[in-house]
Amino acid sequence: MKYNAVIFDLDGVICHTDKYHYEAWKKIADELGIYFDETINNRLRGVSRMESFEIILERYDGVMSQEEKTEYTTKKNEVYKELLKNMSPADLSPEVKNTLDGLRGQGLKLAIGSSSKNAGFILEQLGLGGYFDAISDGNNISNSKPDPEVFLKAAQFVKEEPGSCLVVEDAKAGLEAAIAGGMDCAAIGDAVASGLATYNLNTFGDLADVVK
Ligand code: B16
Ligand code: MG
Repeated sequence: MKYNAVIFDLDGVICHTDKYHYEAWKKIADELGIYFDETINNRLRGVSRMESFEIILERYDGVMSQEEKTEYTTKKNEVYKELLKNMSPADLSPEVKNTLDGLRGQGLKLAIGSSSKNAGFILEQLGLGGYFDAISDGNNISNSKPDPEVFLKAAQFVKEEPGSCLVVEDAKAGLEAAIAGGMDCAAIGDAVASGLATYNLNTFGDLADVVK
C-alpha cells in the first residue's frame, strides 16, 4: 500500500454544500447591494469564511470596519447553518460511502481536512458522525489553505508522517496546501484543471486504484 492514511477535504469531495453557501452569501450580498453570482461563488471553494467575504467585498463601494465584517460573516453563518439542516444521509452518495468503506477495509486511516468550522455538523447530518479517525477543520487552525496547517494537523491526529498521507481535494488552494505539507494529492472536480495533483480522479471511486 502506498499510503497509511487518506485525508479528505469535505465540501466538494465528500459532499456538496455550494448551493447552501451560495444562498447564504447571496442574502448578505443583496442586503449590501453587492452583485454576486454563481461564478463568484465558485471562487469561494476551499476559502475560509472571512476570506470568502473579502472576495465578495471586491464589488463593494463603501468602507467596512472589521466589526461590521464579523457581524456580516456571523449572520451568513447563521443562515448557512439553518440551510445545512436540510442535509441528510441521502446527501451522501453510495459511491463515496462504498469507496470509504473499501479504503478502511484495506487498513487505511481516514481523516478530514476541511477549512469549514461546520465540518462536525455537516458530517453528523450526512450520518458520518464518528466515522472518521480524525477531524482537522476550521476550528483547529490559524492559517487556512493554501497553508498546509489543516492537513499537517490531520496527519498528526492520525499519527502519520505527511509523506505517508494522501490528500483528496476539489480546490486549487487545497492542492497547494497538500504539496506545501509534503503530501501527495488527488484532485477531483474543478481542481483537476490546475494540473497540480499527483493524481486526477474522474470519479471518487477511482481512489481505490490510486492507493494500491
Ligand atoms: P465555514 P472545505 C470550505 O470547506 C468551503 O469549501 C468554503 O466554501 C467555505 O468558505 C469554508 O469551508 C469555510 O466554511 O463558513 O463553514 O467555516 O472545502 O475546506 O471542506
Ligand atoms: Mg473543498
